[in-house]
Amino acid sequence: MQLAINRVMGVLSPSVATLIEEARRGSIRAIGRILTLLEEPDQTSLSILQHIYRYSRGAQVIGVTGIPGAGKSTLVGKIIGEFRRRGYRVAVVAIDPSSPLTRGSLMGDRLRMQEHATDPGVFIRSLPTRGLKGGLSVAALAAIEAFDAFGYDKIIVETVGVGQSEVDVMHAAHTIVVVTMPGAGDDIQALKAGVMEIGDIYVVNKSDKPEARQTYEYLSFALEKEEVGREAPGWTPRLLKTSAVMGQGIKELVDTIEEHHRFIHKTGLAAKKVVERRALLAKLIVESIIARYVDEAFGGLVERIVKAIEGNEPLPNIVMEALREAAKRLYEDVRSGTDGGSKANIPGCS
Ligand SMILES: Nc1nc2c(ncn2[C@@H]2O[C@H](COP(=O)(O)OP(=O)(O)O)[C@@H](O)[C@H]2O)c(=O)[nH]1
Ligand SMILES: [Mg+2]
Repeated sequence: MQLAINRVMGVLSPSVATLIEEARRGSIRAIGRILTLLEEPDQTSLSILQHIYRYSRGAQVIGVTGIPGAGKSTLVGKIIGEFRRRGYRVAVVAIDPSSPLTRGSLMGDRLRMQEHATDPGVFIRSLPTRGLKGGLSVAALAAIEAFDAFGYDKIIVETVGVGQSEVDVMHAAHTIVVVTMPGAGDDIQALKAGVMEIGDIYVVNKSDKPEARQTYEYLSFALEKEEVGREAPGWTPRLLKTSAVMGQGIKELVDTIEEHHRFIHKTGLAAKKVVERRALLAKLIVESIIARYVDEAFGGLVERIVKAIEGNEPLPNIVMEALREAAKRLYEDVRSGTDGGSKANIPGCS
């Protein structure tokens, strides 16, 4: 399954090098092509990442998370508008459940941000939560690297905040905005267990509704008691009210996002986060490659495993056999990759 790659990592094929140059000059088509190439770890995607890391301009990555229906996409649309007025180039990574049932929401998100679709300073990328060969978090984190390298100043990641991949993606964000809405009392309880402790900024959206006041007070109390909010010396999590549909509170929200940006730069957290997210991407790429070996090992052992189960063989034996098979394939590829003279292999890449 392996593919030879020049040992000098980062050597790009001429066509990919051209694509990167075009992307750096702002070609939307080229950026789109690169994002697709980055979705699955292989020699091409690794050489692209290796090459574009140097162009990073320290874009602020803003995670926007919260329960479905809170108004995240609508709010993101408004945040884009405000960022554009302030002269920033903006990219969005929208992560959406992609089961056939919720397909519509992906379209819906595009729709809610549609007014920016023709703006060359805005790039919106929707990623499905399922079906990406290299995994969702790899695609999302690689997209963040690409947008950072290609001159976007603000990179907004919208997720519904459930699932391990989404947690991984949120770890890559400099600034996390947790969006909630009035009447979400039970949801807030549920949220507490998860996203409520990760926010730098909390937003009660739909504040055009009268019930918003109660939600605001509840959250204000929870923040004061430090039941919610991300700990960072020097930053107290903020609470804001918005109405995305009415366009209210947007300026204040963007001011606060900017204030957090200044804070993380002053404290060195911004640069630290870039290192963290690249370390996380490296780990996720390794996991994704190892998973392919596990798949292959099981593929090769299907009959044998079925027989073993039918014959009531102990599960630990079966697991050990599959593990040995996967490890053997992996070890052979890694060894030939490191001993292969001028050619090296990235195991699992085909
Ligand atoms: N009343 C009111 N409705 C809103 C507001 N923001 C969003 N909505 C509506 O809430 C629904 C869900 O919005 P959406 O942005 O898709 O939420 P998401 O699932 O969190 O991305 C849509 O029907 C929006 O029009 C708001 O500020 N006030
Ligand atoms: Mg949405």
